[in-house]
Amino acid sequence: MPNQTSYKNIIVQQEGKAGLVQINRPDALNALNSETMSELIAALQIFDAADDVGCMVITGSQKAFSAGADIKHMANASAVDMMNMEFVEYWDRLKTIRKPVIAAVSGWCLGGGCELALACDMIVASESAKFGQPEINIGVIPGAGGTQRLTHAVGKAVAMEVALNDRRLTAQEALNYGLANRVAPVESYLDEAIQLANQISERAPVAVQLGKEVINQAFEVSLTEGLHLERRLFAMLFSTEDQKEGMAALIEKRPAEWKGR
Ligand code: DAK
Repeated sequence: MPNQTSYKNIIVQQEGKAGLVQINRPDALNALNSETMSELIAALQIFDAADDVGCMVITGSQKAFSAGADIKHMANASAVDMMNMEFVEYWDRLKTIRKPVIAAVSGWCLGGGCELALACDMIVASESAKFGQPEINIGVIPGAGGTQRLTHAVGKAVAMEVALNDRRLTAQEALNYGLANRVAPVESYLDEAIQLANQISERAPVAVQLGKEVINQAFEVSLTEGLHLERRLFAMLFSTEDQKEGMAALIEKRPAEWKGR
C-alpha cells in the first residue's frame, strides 16, 4: 500500500483488492502537472507490485476526472521545451503497469485528462462524464496520445470532430462508441469501478496480466503477430499452477483457489 504522506496531489487507498488513486487538485479541476503525473505513476507502480492488489482504479472528483494538462505551466513554453518535457512520458509509463487499470470518470475529462483515461485499460463513466480534446481552442492538437488512442477507440470520423471542432462526447456516446465499458449514476460510478476492480482481482492473476498484455498488443502489432503472441501466451499458461487448479476445479465442480503462479 503506497504511503499517503509522500503525495501532495493524489489520495491513495485500498478498497479490498482494488488500489484506488484519486487525483486531488480541486482548485484546478484536477489539471495534470508533472508532479501529479509522477505521483500517480509511483502509486500505481507500488500497487502493481503488491500481492494483495489485483487491479487499480484512477479517478478524480464527481465534477472533474481531469480538465487536462495544466495550461498555466505550458503557456510560455518553446517548441524545444515541449519536445524535451518529461511530462508526456508519464503516459508511456502507464503502459508498463502489468495489472489492469480502470479509469472511473465523472464530469470533465478533457485534453490530457481524456488521454489519461484512454491510456487506461477500461473506463467506467458517470452519467455526467464529458469526454473531449479541446486543444484546438488553444491553438494546438492532442499531444499525449489523443489522436491515436481516441481514433482507435471511436473511429476516424468521430475523432476528427472531437479533435478539430471540440466536439464533446457524453457518457452515453462514449458507451455507444466503445470508449467506455459502462455508464453509472454519479452517486455510484466509483463504487461500480471499484467493484469491477475487485471482481477482476478474484480472477487467475497471471492470466489477467497476460490477457491485458495481449489485448493491448492488438493496437500495436499486425493481426498475424498478435495471433502468434496470443498462441504463445496461451500455451505458456499451461506451465502455471493456476491452469492446473482452474481446470481441476471445473471438473471437480468446486471454486478454484488461485495462487498467482
Ligand atoms: N489547466 C490549468 N487550470 C485549469 C485547467 C487546465 N487545463 N482547466 C481549468 N483550470 C482552472 C481554471 O483556470 C480555474 O482556476 P481559477 O481561475 O479559479 O484559479 C479553475 O480550474 C476552474 O475552472 P473554470 O472556472 O474555467 O471552470 P468552469 O466550470 O467555468 O469551466 C472547463 C470548466 C473545463 C470547461 C474550463 O475550465 C476549461 O475549458 N478548461 C480548459 C480545458 C482544456 O483546454 N484542456 C486541455 C488542456 S491542453 C504534451 C502533451 C499533451 C499535453 C501537454 C503536453 N507534451 C507532448 C509535452 C496536453 C495538453 C492539454 O491537455
